[in-house]
Amino acid sequence: MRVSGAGLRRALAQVCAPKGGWPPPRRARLCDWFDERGVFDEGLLTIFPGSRSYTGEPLAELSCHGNPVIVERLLAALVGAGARVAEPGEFTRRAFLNGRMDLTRAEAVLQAISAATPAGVELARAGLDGAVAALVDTLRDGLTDAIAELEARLDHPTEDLTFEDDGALVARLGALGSSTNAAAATFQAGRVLVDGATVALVGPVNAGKSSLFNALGGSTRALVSPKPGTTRDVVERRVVLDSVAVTLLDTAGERDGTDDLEAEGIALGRALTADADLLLVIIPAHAPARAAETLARTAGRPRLLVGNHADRPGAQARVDGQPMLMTCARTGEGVDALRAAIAEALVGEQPGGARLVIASQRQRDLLLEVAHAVEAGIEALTGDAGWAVAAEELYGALGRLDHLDGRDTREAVLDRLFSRFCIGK
Ligand SMILES: Nc1nc2c(ncn2[C@@H]2O[C@H](COP(=O)(O)OP(=O)(O)OP(=O)(O)O)[C@@H](O)[C@H]2O)c(=O)[nH]1
Ligand SMILES: [Mg+2]
Repeated sequence: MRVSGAGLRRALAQVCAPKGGWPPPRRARLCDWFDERGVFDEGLLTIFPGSRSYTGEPLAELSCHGNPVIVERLLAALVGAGARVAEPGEFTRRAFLNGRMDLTRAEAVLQAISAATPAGVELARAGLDGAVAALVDTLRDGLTDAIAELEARLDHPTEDLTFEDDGALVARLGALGSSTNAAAATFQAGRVLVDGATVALVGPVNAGKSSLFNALGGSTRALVSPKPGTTRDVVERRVVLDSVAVTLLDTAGERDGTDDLEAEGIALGRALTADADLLLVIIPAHAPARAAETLARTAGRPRLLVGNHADRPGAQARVDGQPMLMTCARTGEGVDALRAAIAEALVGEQPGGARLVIASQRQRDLLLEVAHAVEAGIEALTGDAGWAVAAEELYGALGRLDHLDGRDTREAVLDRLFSRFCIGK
């Protein structure tokens, strides 16, 4: 149990009898836990002074035995001694408010708690080590330099300033804008690493969706049969594909003129896969024309074209001129390559080779706003609007960066951010 705040010592004195006196800072000591009915357990107590604690306030960690009856009793004793139960994320919120960490690191704490894959944990670690904070600092430096230059021109308008000066500034701002955009674009992959992704198998009846679903999962989970229209419900399973956590969805095969129940199954499949991060369009390679409707319906969505039944005579490797990933669900051929292709599509190479750091929608939205303001600044410089307008835009970008790492922040933003934490973090 963690207890934090100014009244810590007073509360501890009412629940805790350390054996051999209060422990020195940050050293564990065995204590009796007691309430008004007497001693009920013993465990270790560690006290952290505010200067070196997680929250930046006096903080203690109390361990008791894990029986819920004991845990409840210690909690009740602490509440009786003046403490209250923490809100979700309140420890991290206090750490932020007391200047122990910036907002990007606070968000990394949330990632570290909820990451669904080892890569997600590494991403969170990078955030805790300040990867996002460093990015914000770099962008802030770049913007500040540019603003200083513009201010200098505004202050000394009569001095000779050549076209080259503006050109160099525009080029620098252009680079700044593209690296901001590249960082924002890493969000999709970051989110997948932390939260996991949903991948749905769609396509015409009998294409082998359920067979591939089983092969990707490594065991039989969905019914397979030569009868078209075998799958009706959406079948779901969690798998790890090349260390990416994926929820796989198998769906009813698509065809016209079926009975009501099958049509309902098809509609359900479409509804439940509408938000999937990636679609696997399973195409019978020996009869690719049967996939025409699915191909038209899923155009523009993130998808992989998979040519199954690769073993069948007449199997083709392309559909509508596009190459397919060839598989044979019966022998398992091509399934490993499909696994790798799915992982690559979800978290592969980032635009502009950017290092993957962004894992919150909030960070992404703010970065896009920064990029937008920088572009508006460039437009002002290259158009008629001039230096003052350009400077104004760049100040706007700077303001968004302050929201990003929390130099400037609103209560409502903090409420939303920390409500996603669990209690005790
Ligand atoms: N020869 C061959 N047969 C396959 C292959 N993949 C699946 N099959 C067979 O094709 C038939 C249909 O496979 P399913 O996996 O049930 O196909 P589906 O796409 O799930 O079909 P519906 O659920 O009806 O939409 C079964 O008899 C499978 O054994 C393959 O790559 N090669
Ligand atoms: Mg099926």
